[in-house]
Amino acid sequence: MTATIENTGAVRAACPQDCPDTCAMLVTVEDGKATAVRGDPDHPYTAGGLCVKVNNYLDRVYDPGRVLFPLRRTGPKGSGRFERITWDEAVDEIATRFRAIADEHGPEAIMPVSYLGTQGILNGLNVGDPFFAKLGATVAERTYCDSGSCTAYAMTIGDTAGVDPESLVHSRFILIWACNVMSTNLHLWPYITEARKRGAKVVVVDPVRTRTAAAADQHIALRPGTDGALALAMAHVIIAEGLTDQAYVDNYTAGFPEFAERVEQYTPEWAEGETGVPADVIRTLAREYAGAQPSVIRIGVAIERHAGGGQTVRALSCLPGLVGAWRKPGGGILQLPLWAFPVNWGAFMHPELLTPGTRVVNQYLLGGALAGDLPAGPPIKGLMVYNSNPLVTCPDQERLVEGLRREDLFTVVSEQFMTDTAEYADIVLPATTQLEQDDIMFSWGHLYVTYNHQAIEPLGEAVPNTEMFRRLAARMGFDNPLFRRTDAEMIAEAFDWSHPHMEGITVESLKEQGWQRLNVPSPDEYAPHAEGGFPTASGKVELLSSAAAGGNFVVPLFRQGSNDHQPGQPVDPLPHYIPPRESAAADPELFARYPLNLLTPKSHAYLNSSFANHDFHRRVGREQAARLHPDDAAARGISPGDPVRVFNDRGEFTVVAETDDAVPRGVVVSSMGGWRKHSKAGATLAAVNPTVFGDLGNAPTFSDTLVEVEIV
Ligand SMILES: Nc1nc2c(c(=O)[nH]1)N[C@H]1C(S)=C(S)[C@@H](COP(=O)(O)OP(=O)(O)OC[C@H]3O[C@@H](n4cnc5c(=O)[nH]c(N)nc54)[C@H](O)[C@@H]3O)O[C@H]1N2
Ligand SMILES: Nc1nc2c(c(=O)[nH]1)N[C@H]1C(S)=C(S)[C@@H](COP(=O)(O)OP(=O)(O)OC[C@H]3O[C@@H](n4cnc5c(=O)[nH]c(N)nc54)[C@H](O)[C@@H]3O)O[C@H]1N2
Ligand code: SF4
Ligand SMILES: [Mo]
Repeated sequence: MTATIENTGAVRAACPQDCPDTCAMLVTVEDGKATAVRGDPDHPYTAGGLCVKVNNYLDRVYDPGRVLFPLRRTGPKGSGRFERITWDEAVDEIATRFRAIADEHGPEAIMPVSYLGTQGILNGLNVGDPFFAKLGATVAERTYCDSGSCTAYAMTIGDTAGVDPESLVHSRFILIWACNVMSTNLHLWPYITEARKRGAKVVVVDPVRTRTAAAADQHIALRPGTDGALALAMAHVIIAEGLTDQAYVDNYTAGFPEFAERVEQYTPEWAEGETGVPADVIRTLAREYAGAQPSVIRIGVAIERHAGGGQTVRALSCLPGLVGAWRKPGGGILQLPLWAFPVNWGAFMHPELLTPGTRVVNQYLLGGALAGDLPAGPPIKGLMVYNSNPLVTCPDQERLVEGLRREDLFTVVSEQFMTDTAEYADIVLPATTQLEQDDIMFSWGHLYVTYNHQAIEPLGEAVPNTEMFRRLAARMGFDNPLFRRTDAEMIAEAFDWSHPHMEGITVESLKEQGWQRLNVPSPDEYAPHAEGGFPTASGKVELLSSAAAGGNFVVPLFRQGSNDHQPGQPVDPLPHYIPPRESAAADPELFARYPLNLLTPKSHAYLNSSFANHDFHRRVGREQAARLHPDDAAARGISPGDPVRVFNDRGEFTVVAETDDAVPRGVVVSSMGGWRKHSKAGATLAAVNPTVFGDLGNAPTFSDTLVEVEIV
């Protein structure tokens, strides 16, 4: 625990949350206790500010509700009754039970469930992968977030970082598409404000007038899930009206003639029928987007959450190539610049430990899996959850609860708090917070590597995830030395340090400085595709995708290093429109019963379901609610403040009604993240979301959800 900055007593840290901003934090420590947390004023992106979620992170660290010791269940599952046990007892019991399950049913009867409670390279996404691969457990496919978008993006322009967010100051036209920047990507907003000062126009495409849409120059409120129609109609106008940058198209795109022929059918008049956006508005949008160069499209993760999300991202990734937006800094598409970081994923996943052919189950299907709805192989008898709260973040909540109640299921949960999921555990293991551990961070929202120094001793007997898996591996008798790697050894393996982007960056320099920009051109000069050079098979923007022949795949990052379980369905190599699955047009009978489209965006005050247990955050985030247009509320006799039941054939949840004309007619908005134990009737919106995947990358389809709302 070195690393206090001279004369200040502050420790350089990094926000661990699953958020694109990865803020650089400074932690003040006095007598071994953290007394203040603030944003690093010198970090270009964080610029001294954190956010409403993390400003009072110390209240989370020192919350009396922290799980600080290993616990064993004493009451019925879900009762929340536990007794304290020692780490030795906990690890013994887990090893004994896992071994017994593997002996009786085969190791695939054990399944891990994890996601991004922390984003650290050490303690985050892949921390348990080698352990479960060695065990031979069912491979958990993790496509919660951006897997459909990434697949589509990579199919079209390759795994490029795209536009540097800091270059947005140079953009002349900023098209924010399905992204509520002011809540979910807060630190991007100052760059957008600066661009506007310099004359840029900002347009937001979102069914709802969010705080971001309200702050923009123009808000285009389309019907949920119809984005593909709007994007393809933009391409139609750009080509039909000769607004392409033809030299860029000729030199740096592949398949233009086929693409042009394909989009002929997607006229603005046709798109108006799908999206509800007037054809004239679509024409003007396309003209302004093409004409104001450099233009940029910032896509949110929410873009993928419907049946045709993948093809929508395909179409959107084609647009910058058509208009030559890539020629200048601030032009192109911004998705996840994480691809610029040469993270040494292999050193954390260790895919070579997997037994080829091991069963893969997508975590979204956990409710079904626990009910026995599985591909071949044994029933799930052992479950280990870490870095995740699936009872809130997975669909099919009712079946999931039933599954977790099964007496013959042995469940381990590693947590900082007694979450809805942890309450169903047989054994709960205490996890450290970011202040109690070392880690090293990439970012999916900017181009800086950040080091997180441990600031304080772990509270109670909490341990980092790395240490938990060291202890479990030792007790399981896994003798491969990789299971004994120290955190320092893992940090040394975190990146491919010889990659050109890491030039001038070492573990030592990061420890000293806290954060460093990747060795890439400055935001004023960052235009990696000014002359093509896309990391696709052809090196071009693949309007006609050569990767599509390989089928509907999931990029390796989203599964546990294994690529031999792909669905492999061939995909149309040209972008096309796939309408929402649950809509008036697609399913009139369903629509007659459930005429409202539920959207479940991120909460302003929570980070997924994290922080929803703190009173302060719940005061800011308010009660779990359903927001409707006043006309839709009136038609149902609903007044603001009424308790309402939101339901469909899959399930129901009860919340308080709010009316708001920012929500269009026919849509109901309920922010995700609230816990079941704080809900009115023991269920949250995850009870009504579908378990059907979108068209690419096994992405979830949360926005493709029809419901009805009635007063309770
Ligand atoms: N405050 C806060 N910040 C967060 C998070 C959080 O929980 N809270 N979570 C983090 C994570 S994990 C992620 S993935 C990102 C997500 O970041 P975003 O993608 O910005 O998050 P969302 O709020 O889910 O969705 C953004 C907007 O998409 C709209 N939307 C929904 N469906 C559609 C559609 O079909 N078409 C269009 N055009 N718009 C649609 C919603 O109305 C919403 O306003 O945020 C990260 N940052
Ligand atoms: N309806 C609906 N559902 C959604 C979404 C949506 O928009 N709508 N969004 C989806 C998306 S984009 C995402 S990313 C997922 C997020 O899903 P999850 O990753 O499950 O997110 P959280 O609910 O925040 O759960 C993370 C848990 O990890 C714990 N944790 C934090 N740090 C540590 C640690 O160091 N060790 C251990 N062991 N635990 C730790 C936290 O306390 C928290 O309970 O949700 C998805 N679910
Ligand atoms: S949650 Fe996001 S915006 Fe808030 S401090 Fe962490 S990285 Fe920054
Ligand atoms: Mo996410």
